[in-house]
Amino acid sequence: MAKPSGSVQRVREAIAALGLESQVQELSQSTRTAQEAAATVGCGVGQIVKSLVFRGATSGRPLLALVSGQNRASEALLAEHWGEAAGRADADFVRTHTGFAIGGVPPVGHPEKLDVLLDRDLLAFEVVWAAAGSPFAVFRLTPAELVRVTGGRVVDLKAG
Ligand code: 5CA
Repeated sequence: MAKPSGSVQRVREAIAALGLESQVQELSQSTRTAQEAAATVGCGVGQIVKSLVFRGATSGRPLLALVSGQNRASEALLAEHWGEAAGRADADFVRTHTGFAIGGVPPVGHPEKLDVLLDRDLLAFEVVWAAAGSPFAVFRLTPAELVRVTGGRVVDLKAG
């Protein structure tokens, strides 16, 4: 049987390799933004994991911030926790360092190990939903699983 290819399949494989039980759900409605994903999945917007890529102002290194869909990430807090000022990455930088296009960037399955900071507000939920490689695919996991599989440092990232 031919092996399915594509970015969603790469996320499926990463999920399996990490020992997660989650199944990727491909949907006919958009999950491109946190609001759309929440409406499509039928969960609260806070339960959507935004996978936001930042770039170290000095080093040029990538940083992945996993932020609750209801929060805006504070660049000041990111800098404080990461030890370097960080600005929003452009689309090419995101694709190069995560292997995925904006709108479908998952928290796992990247070609390189990324530094990860994780919004502690995500820990308040029983389950959360993250992008799975496309703007029409998500997977569900517990916040504890998200911490385990990303190695993310749980910190306060919320602006305002
Ligand atoms: N699939 C959804 C829910 S999981 C998703 O991927 N959401 S996200 O928040 O992780 O990714 C979209 C984010 O990418 C938006 O918050 C937006 O701020 C950012 N973004 C959108 N367009 C650009 C762009 N041109 N350059 C940099 N960042 C962008």
